[in-house]
Amino acid sequence: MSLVTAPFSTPAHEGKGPPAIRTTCAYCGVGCGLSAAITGERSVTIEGDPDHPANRGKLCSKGTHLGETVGLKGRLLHPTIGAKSATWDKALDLVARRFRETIAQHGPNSVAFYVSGQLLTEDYYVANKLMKGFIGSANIDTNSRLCMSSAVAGHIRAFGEDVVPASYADIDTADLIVLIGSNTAWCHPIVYQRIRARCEAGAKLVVIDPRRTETAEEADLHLALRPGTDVALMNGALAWCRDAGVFDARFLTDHVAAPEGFWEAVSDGHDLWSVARTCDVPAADLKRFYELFAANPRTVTLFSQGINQSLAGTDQVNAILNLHLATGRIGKPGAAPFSITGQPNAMGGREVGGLATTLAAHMDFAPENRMLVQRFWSSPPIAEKPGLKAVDLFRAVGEGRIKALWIMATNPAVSMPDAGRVREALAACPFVVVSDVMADTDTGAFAHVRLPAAAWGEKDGTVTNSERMISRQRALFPLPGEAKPDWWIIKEVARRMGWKSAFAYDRPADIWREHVRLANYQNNGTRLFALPGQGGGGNAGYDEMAPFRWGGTPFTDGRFPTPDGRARLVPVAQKPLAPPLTHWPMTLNTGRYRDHWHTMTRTGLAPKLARHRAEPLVEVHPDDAKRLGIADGGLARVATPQGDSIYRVSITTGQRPGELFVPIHWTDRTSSGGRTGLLPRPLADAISGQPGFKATPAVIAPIATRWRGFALFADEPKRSPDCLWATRVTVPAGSLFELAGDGDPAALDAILPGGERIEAVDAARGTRRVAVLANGRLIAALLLTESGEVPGRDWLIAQLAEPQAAPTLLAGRAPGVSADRGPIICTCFDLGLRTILAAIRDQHLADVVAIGAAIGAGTNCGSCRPALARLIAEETTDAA
Ligand SMILES: Nc1nc2c(c(=O)[nH]1)N[C@H]1C(S)=C(S)[C@@H](COP(=O)(O)OP(=O)(O)OC[C@H]3O[C@@H](n4cnc5c(=O)[nH]c(N)nc54)[C@H](O)[C@@H]3O)O[C@H]1N2
Ligand SMILES: Nc1nc2c(c(=O)[nH]1)N[C@H]1C(S)=C(S)[C@@H](COP(=O)(O)OP(=O)(O)OC[C@H]3O[C@@H](n4cnc5c(=O)[nH]c(N)nc54)[C@H](O)[C@@H]3O)O[C@H]1N2
Ligand code: SF4
Ligand SMILES: [Mo]
Repeated sequence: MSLVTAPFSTPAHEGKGPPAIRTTCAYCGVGCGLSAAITGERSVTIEGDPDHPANRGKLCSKGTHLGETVGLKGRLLHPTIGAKSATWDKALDLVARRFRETIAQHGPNSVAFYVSGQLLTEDYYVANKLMKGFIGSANIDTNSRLCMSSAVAGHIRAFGEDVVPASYADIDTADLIVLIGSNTAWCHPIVYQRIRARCEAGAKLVVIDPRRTETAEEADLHLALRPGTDVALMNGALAWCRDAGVFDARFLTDHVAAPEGFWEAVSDGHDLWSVARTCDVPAADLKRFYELFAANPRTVTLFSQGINQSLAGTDQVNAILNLHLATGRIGKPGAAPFSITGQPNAMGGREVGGLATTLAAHMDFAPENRMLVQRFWSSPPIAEKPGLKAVDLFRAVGEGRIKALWIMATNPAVSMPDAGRVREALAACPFVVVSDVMADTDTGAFAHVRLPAAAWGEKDGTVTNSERMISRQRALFPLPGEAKPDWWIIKEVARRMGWKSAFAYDRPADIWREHVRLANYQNNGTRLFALPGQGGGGNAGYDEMAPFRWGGTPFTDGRFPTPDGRARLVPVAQKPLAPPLTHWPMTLNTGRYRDHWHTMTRTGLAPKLARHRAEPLVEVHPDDAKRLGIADGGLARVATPQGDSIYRVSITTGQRPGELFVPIHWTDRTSSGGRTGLLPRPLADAISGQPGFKATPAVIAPIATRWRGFALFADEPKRSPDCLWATRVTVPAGSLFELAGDGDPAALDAILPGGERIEAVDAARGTRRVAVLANGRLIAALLLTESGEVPGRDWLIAQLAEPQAAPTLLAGRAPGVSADRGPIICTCFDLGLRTILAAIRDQHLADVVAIGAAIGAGTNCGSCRPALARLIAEETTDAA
């Protein structure tokens, strides 16, 4: 069926037509409020909710185009057992029976759940209660282990509880904003816009990231440090502040405990020159950062994966927290360390205790907590100790220690480190259940039972954003096919396992009220996570719940949830830098693109989002490229001891020499080579268990191919292209494959559908163009060349959408490459790089505002503004 898409630029829709529904964005931890107006059976227009405090009406490119992802294309709509559809009864009975039998035979620790920060709090609560309370094992871990477990561990070490002591409003009053290990402009765009607004009012922005990201481009200062040297950098700042006398002595005496020897260790070897050498940054830049830090009491330090996803992640977090504690920059407006979360409900998962290392409601496994929770749940003896963390959990699956595994709302065959090994483990596991919204995922391919989950827009519940704000997600559409919300699926299995009354939920509101009661249960203030006054008003109260932040402004009174009420300074030392390995001399960094989300199961449905980056690139510094004979636009193989993948090369000075960057988004479904998950090591931070995704020893080499080109399809191709390199994205009215290979290109004809064929061959250049028509309409095209140019993709993509295309153009003189707009920079106005550059040149546009006035770019969601600023800067330099 075709995807029903919604127009994105409707006028303010509320008050006109059907009533709009307030809900929360499906994607990132910023947690933007949306107003959704249903316009058809499966179509909706989306606008920012002007009343939601997290975004005040703004949305980024992903949120803006959510309407393009609500069609049913590719959805899993029926339970399956093996390859066959099954009834819910059969599927649920089987899952319950296999888990029961496995537990009876091998004990509770022989089963596991692997869940996700993309579950709603209510789903998460039920999954956690079933595993820890009733099955009696803590083998429930989550993809949040890969995402922010280092922040959790760091908070607990410093504060005694996993509390994020910050809010977005702190940004509005900060004088210095430090972004460390965060590509905020791409990954938390609405927070980034808030940061920009504050900078326009005079605040300074420092970005600490080995890459010159779009975030770094706009900063007052960018420290392109050597990867993994953040502890040295932060300890250096601590030493600097101590010498400069900017410590808050009063705060330190009254509210902070420092272990013996802490200060001596800070003084040792943290002079400017030593740190500059370790971090490989100019000492003058480092000094500027330290001076800025010392001079601005109102500092907010935001951090994410460049800090968390490291073998020293927890220490890196504590290095940041130490600095804020020592300078008293916590619990005050505009002064806070701020762990920004990735997934829409990473925080909600922490609140219910969805990590294997926490129990429930911010409690650990201390005997008194276990008794409390067991009493509250009226459960059999609950889990006695923490369960397996994600990397260990999949290792246990591989070693046969976990014999039944249920995966919900995550795609570990792609997103786990050493994903090749994870695939082997899944293939060997006796019983794998996968709950997902999509039929065809890399992980789903290993499932014995697949359960169709309700998607965003169909389910009801709550999520918690980075700043502890709880908001409702609300259903917009009826459940399609036989899809069911995750909470329902889990409680049905629990009931079939024999725990009927403990899982007698009829609606998410029932679960929410229980969650609220547990948060408040015998909580005399020792746990900051509490939800006083919540859960009232019956089901209507739940339906109408307005966004609210729990915990108010923590630590304003200088009291911390530790036994003595003081925060802890944690001694952390920079790990010695390992010399490059002989066979793996490069350092591989991995991360995100602006308009794709993780394994692309949803953003992959939105054509507008596909063209900002239409294929996975490996970013390489020019010196390395030259040394290794790697050409811009060519292909290169990146290998690590774990595996290898192929990428299109992008040569950029934004990359440090010796380092590579690749995106995480492509899968087996969307590529034949660009699967990044195969590459990272299955090693994790010893304290948090978070994998070190950002620095893997690697090697890169160019790949010679005989031909390259692309293919377009209106419908699914009969089979996937069988060639060295193929990557895929969705485009309006079809899909686009980028292709390259060294075999006989004629073999690719097999992927084309039947129909009338028009073919053009230019033997001199080794160029072949094949168009397939049905009733005069272009339904597929293949364009390959050995030495010539391929015509512009945009032009061809447009032909697919045209009912009466003139495909004979294909046989004749196809428009040249110049007709292509290049990668799409502004998704809202569909403007490509070349179009924007031309406008800048021809109309002498001098700033982002002028571009907006001339061609509209950047005036809707604003996600492309950093890119526009860079284009102007580049043009100005070129012209000069
Ligand atoms: N567009 C988009 N947005 C997203 C997501 C998405 O898939 N797409 N996913 C969401 C999720 S779940 C998450 S967790 C967040 C992640 O958001 P971010 O953490 O901002 O994203 P990443 O690209 O993973 O990595 C951030 C940066 O860390 C840098 N880095 C690498 N090594 C080091 C180091 O040693 N030190 C320092 N200081 N920096 C380093 C990288 O170069 C990279 O630019 O994004 C969320 N938002
Ligand atoms: N190399 C490398 N690897 C990484 C990272 C990195 O930076 N580098 N980052 C890590 C991080 S921070 C994260 S968060 C992970 C993300 O990795 P994943 O969690 O594996 O990525 P997603 O594609 O978001 O997977 C979500 C799955 O849940 C499905 N889904 C969506 N909504 C629902 C729902 O409501 N119910 C159910 N049952 N299913 C649903 C989607 O279709 C999809 O298949 O990747 C991690 N892996
Ligand atoms: S910043 Fe973008 S992706 Fe994140 S919640 Fe807001 S609209 Fe959604
Ligand atoms: Mo994440």
